[in-house]
Amino acid sequence: MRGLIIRSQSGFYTVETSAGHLTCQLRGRLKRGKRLGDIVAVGDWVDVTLLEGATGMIETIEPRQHLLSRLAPTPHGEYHQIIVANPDQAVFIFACTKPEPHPGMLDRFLVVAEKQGLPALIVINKVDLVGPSVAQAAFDHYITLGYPLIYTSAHTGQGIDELRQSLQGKLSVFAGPSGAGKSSLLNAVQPGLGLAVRSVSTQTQKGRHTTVVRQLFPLAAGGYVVDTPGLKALALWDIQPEELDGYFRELRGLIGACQFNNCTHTHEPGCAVLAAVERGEVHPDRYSSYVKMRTSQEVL
Ligand SMILES: Nc1nc2c(ncn2[C@@H]2O[C@H](COP(=O)(O)OP(=O)(O)OP(=O)(O)O)[C@@H](O)[C@H]2O)c(=O)[nH]1
Ligand SMILES: [Mg+2]
Ligand SMILES: [Zn+2]
Repeated sequence: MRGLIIRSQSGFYTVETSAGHLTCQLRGRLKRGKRLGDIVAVGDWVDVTLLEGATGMIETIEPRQHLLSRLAPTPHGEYHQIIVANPDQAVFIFACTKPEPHPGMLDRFLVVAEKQGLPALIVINKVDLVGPSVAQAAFDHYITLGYPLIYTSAHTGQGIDELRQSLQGKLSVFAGPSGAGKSSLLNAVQPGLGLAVRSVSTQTQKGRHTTVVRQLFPLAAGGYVVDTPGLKALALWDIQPEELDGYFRELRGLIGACQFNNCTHTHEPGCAVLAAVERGEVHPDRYSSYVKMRTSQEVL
């Protein structure tokens, strides 16, 4: 029987199937070999054998389309932790103000999404506090880069229908700074959802490495939301400095024209990126994010 893992806790998985929710464990042979990371995660499609009393055994794991993962430090070395398998999109939520937006953080999130091949949706919340023109002046350039962007207010309801539509039928990973309005937006999309998501993320932060609970929250209109306090900690762990320029959409097409093929785009003569910055074709905030990420490997 085919099913979707919607919850994982300490080696027990809740699998959603046509026969209802089954509590499953992994067949022993799937666990053989040296374990350097998670074998399955929420978002994985699996084949299960039905056992007694709404339980089952996971027999096979289907190949993944996408993967959101991180390297978690443990006393035994680094552990490859899967945050969610097969996410359809990452939703990055920032406020226009309260807290003051940090464009560098959004750019880091976008780099992670580009690296993992994950479509990103940008949500700019609390538009009611600053008005549309201030919000647009700060964020419209992301639309120019091709990122879908929704201006919202959980208080006035602006953009909520559009957000709900964008989530429909997809597995969305939510991330953004504390206080940006993530829970409020989820509650506006679907009453009660924000609260549900929050209670688990609190548990996750407290939980020890082996007792982390992860859960997909079903949307009434179809699809799931997963909250990930861990996305902040994704940092840039598997990104080499030389590949960073490839994850900035507006730089990607320029780098072939640089004079040196190992150009860092920070000071070199004949640099096509620096020339484009000078012509005003690259947004100064985006370029400064690039330089910060390139010259320091500081964690988010
Ligand atoms: N004016 C205004 N306030 C908002 C809006 N959305 C949320 N808030 C307020 O901002 C504060 C934080 O909102 P939350 O939804 O708890 O933020 P969060 O992102 O879930 O924060 P964490 O759970 O800490 O990550 C609350 O006081 C909300 O009432 C909005 O669109 N406009
Ligand atoms: Mg919250
Ligand atoms: Zn260059």
